Amino acid sequence: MTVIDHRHWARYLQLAVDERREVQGIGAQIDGLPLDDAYAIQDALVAEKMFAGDSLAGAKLGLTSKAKQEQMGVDEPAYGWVPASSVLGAHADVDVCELIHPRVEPEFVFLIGDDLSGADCTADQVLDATERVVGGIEVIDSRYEAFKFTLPDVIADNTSAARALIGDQGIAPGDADLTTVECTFSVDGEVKGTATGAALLGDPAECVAMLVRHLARKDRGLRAGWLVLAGAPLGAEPLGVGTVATASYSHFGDVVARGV
Ligand code: 0L1
Ligand code: MG
Repeated sequence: MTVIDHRHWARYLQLAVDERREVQGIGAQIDGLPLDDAYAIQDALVAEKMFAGDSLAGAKLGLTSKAKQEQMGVDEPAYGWVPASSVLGAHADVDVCELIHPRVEPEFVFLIGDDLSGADCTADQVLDATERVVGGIEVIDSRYEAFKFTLPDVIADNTSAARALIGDQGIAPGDADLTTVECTFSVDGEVKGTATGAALLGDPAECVAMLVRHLARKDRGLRAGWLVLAGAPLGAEPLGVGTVATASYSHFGDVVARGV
């Protein structure tokens, strides 16, 4: 049995971030990279960032909508982490020169008010522990060549996380049925799509519950004060210099990312 050196592959990915260059998928170099090893590489990658002085702002899910799964050719969700250094405001300039080949996508974002953990976590428990739900835009930047990867690859790469713009309006969880909250995503004034929260595997709160159940496998949980990106209801769009991407939410206001 091959022993996979998780720290080696974490450094491989962090170097790609630091040098702003694409690298070959790990799955192309290790046949059948197991999901547990992919998450162990992700842990080592996030530990590198924390060792370099970053901290955790929260966690994220990726690939929680059919739109995203079809766009990337992957058929299950993935879980990752949001470094504090990656968090931006609701209207933010994104320096694309710091990134490799960035894309933007709208996000439903949960602001967690109480610690939350448990292998049987439910959507209702997520709503009880949530202070507010706001809109967001995630900037994703796969470190892999041509933004192509397998599920283990993208997990190892901390689910392509790069930057996260977090809305400043939003609602308390009981104020609306999140499955009906609508998002329209436009790039340079052209509407790219409209979807509701139901696009996130039927219910954004259930997505967060899935994340909590996943974390429980390693005796982890969400902490009060963290944010959670529940996923993108629509596909991602390229972000270049001068691109203006706007996510307009029926209940959360607007979030705007401008590539500079
Ligand atoms: O947040 C996401 O949905 C990204 C997950 C990874 C897939 C991608 O890079 O599009
Ligand atoms: Mg995302």
